[in-house]
Amino acid sequence: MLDVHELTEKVKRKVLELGFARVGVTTPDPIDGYEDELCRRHGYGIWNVGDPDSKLRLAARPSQKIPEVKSVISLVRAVGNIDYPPRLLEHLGRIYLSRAYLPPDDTLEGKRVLLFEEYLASLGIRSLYDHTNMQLVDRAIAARAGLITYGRNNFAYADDLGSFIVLVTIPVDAELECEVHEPRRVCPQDCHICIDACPTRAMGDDGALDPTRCVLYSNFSPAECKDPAVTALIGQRIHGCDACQVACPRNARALAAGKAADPYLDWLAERFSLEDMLFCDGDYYESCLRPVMFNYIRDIDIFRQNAAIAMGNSGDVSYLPALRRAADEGSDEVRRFARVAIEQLE
Ligand code: B12
Ligand code: SF4
Ligand code: SF4
Repeated sequence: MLDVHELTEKVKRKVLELGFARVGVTTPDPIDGYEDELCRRHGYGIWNVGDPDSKLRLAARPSQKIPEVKSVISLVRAVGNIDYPPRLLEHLGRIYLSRAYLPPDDTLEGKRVLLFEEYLASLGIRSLYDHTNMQLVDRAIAARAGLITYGRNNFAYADDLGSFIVLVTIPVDAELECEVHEPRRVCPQDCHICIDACPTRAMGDDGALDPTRCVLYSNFSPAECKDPAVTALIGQRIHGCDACQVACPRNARALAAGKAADPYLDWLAERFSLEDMLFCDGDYYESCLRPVMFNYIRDIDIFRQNAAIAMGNSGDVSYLPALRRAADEGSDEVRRFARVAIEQLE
């Protein structure tokens, strides 16, 4: 029979063997200060945070949300070491190109998590992880487990890996050896580079994010929730944005480090085009969009709308014929965005 220390060590070793870069274990106690911070910030009302039992607030109280939980395992997957084709980076954030954030079970990254859960089961430990929904607050849990420090841009940084990491939080029903660390932000006092780099001015002077101004929110929102003041500033981005990370000096080492090619991304870079996305059909969605944008958008028409917005922001008049066709043939929303884009370009 293994003692708690031996069991924890076995679990941690397996995590590294499965290709994760860091692992830590912490308690399931509520995250101090998280809910106050959420309610203080502007824009989080879209997630109904005034309600104490709203999803985001409950996610900071593991033991209340998941009564059987006894420990929480925090995993860090490094995604900065991939050679992302620049053509794709113009349009998508690294986290989505990496396919590692909340990966479906039938993907390689999804299998990595499943293999870990199988291993836990072989040790008699039950994983209480939710494979499809936001369950717990990943950054705050990783901070308490001692794996990350914060940046003023809100990001979690794992020393030399920088902020190009995906966090996976696995609550379990077993007592493991837990660590509890104080959250820290280690930015230079007067550094503002990330805040100034944000194309949509989504962060206040102290870095507090207004999610409704963050590029990703605009990208995944349906037409009626897309704010024209934000869409005009998002440039070519159709799914996420890395501007506040790329500008950060704390990421300089991670950005300069060696990278490995990802053949699927190289294949995709040759096929990806805003024009195909504007007239996207089921085949194009399955082969080129869903594999890197499975997280949020279920309605293919939102991709078409995003393509029209990006074309309008591009300043490239060669998009005009495609936009004119979309203004005739598209759904009501695509027509509307196509007409705005035509006006911008003309
Ligand atoms: C809701 C959500 C969003 C929303 C709101 C984002 C936000 N920052 O709140 C939207 C849709 C806008 C979004 C956008 C993005 N997201 Co998001 N998102 C989430 C989600 C589901 C919850 C985040 C949350 O709790 N927000 C509420 C705020 C209050 O909490 P917080 O962001 O963690 O901020 C804390 C710190 O800022 C901290 N803090 C800062 N400084 C200091 C200093 C001290 C001393 C202390 C104590 C605390 C502290 O205080 C806050 C409370 O703890 C998580 C996944 C998860 N399950 O946790 C992913 C997650 C945060 N997203 C992620 C990513 C990558 C993104 C995008 C980059 C995607 C993209 N490429 O466009 C952007 C980045 C925006 C940004 N600057 O943060 C990653 C971040 C990885 C990392 N290295 O940090 C996460 C962790 C997903 C994952 N599992 O990897 N996201
Ligand atoms: S992810 Fe982009 S839009 Fe969001 S806060 Fe950072 S720079 Fe701004
Ligand atoms: S740019 Fe400066 S303030 Fe922003 S996260 Fe990086 S070090 Fe911190």
